[in-house]
Amino acid sequence: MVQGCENVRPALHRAPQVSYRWVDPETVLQEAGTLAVFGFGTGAPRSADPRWLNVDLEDFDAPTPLEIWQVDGPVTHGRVGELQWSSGDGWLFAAITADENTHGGPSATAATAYAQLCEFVASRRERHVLRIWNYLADINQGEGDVERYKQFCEGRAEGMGSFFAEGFPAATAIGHHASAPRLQVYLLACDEPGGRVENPRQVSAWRYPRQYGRTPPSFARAMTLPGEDALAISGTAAVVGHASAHEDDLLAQLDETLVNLEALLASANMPAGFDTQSPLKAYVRHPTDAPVVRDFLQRRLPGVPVLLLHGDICRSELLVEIDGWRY
Ligand code: 3EB
Repeated sequence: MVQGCENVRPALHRAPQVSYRWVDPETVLQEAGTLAVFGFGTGAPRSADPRWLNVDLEDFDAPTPLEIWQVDGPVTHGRVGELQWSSGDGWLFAAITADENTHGGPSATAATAYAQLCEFVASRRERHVLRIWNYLADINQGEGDVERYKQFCEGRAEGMGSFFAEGFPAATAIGHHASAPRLQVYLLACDEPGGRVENPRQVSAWRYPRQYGRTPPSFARAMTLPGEDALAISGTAAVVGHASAHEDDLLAQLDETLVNLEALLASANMPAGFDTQSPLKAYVRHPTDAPVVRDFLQRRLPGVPVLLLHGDICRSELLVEIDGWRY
């Protein structure tokens, strides 16, 4: 018998540990292995550390925790122009916060943000981008092909150029309500490639038909991390085939979203279900829906850490979207 390849394969980096914790930023930033720390909303603390990011989304629950990414071993960090980054144990965090007032609209701003991020990642050993988050203002403003989300998709594709010719990373794109029209893009990359995962219940986003815009969205539904010890799950909503399901029905959209999340786990050959180790985020369009979403998730995903954030989903008929991690 030939031995399994597992026995000769070099050890791959352990997945970054993602957690929500009620701590102060300077304490976590001093801990060994802290790759990135996120604060949410206007009430969040500030820090000048390049590993710190203030996300322009408000948490519905108080007090708001920090999101913390930790890796094994020492972390280095820096800034290049508008870009902030950190790296350690083969992992790379990079982020750009770009003001549309200086870059000119959602398309131009996305193009420059993605061009800068891709140029930076291309210069690094950690050049395999596994996961990207995008937060932009007024995502559903404008009609048809000029809706701001669709303009963002065009600029994103332009800025990426051929960087993701082998396939797109997993992603989230959500609308924020901050006063400044800033685009925030941040990513996790690795020096080893991940495994792209699609959802058999959904048309792949890059194959969406023309009715959803001139440039289809550039993302994979999920990404298995190189060590196959975690799944990074893209923003997941009540989309079946390419169509939005259950317009104006929050509970039906939540049910459908959970079916899609389970389909992704099955597609990635992972056991069903989420647990206390698998932090999720739920983006909720209408603040009045937040208690319903909270109750639903406590009932259906008991013990799972969920950050409940005020965010607009990129199709105006969608009321809720969930992303996160499955370890
Ligand atoms: C969807 O399924 C919902 O443009 O990066 C989800 C995840 C969605 C990522 C993106 C959009 C994006 O089409 C929208």
